[in-house]
Amino acid sequence: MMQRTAVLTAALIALAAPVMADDEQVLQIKQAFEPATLTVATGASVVFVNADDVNHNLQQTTPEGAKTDLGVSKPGETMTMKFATAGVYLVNCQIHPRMKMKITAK
Ligand SMILES: [Cu+2]
Repeated sequence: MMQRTAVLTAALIALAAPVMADDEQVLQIKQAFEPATLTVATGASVVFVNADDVNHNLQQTTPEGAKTDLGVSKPGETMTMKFATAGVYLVNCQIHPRMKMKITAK
């Protein structure tokens, strides 16, 4: 019983942790990323907001060329992408081939 309480307390503390107020935000709007380029601190997360009335996809290509697909984001949904190491990342939408942007982490 004591153990269970400890686990529950830890979970509540994790939930209460402040949301990073300095997360950058990118809009997916009119089938483009706004802004189209962005510089963030290495390790930062960027919140992508689908402000369009169509579905979008998010794919990240790291400076080393590794690709991660975050799946489909519906209108009004948000997705968070992390930029763990320094360098230039490509972010694109596989539904709309012209939708791409660069994010530099440093
Ligand atoms: Cu798209």
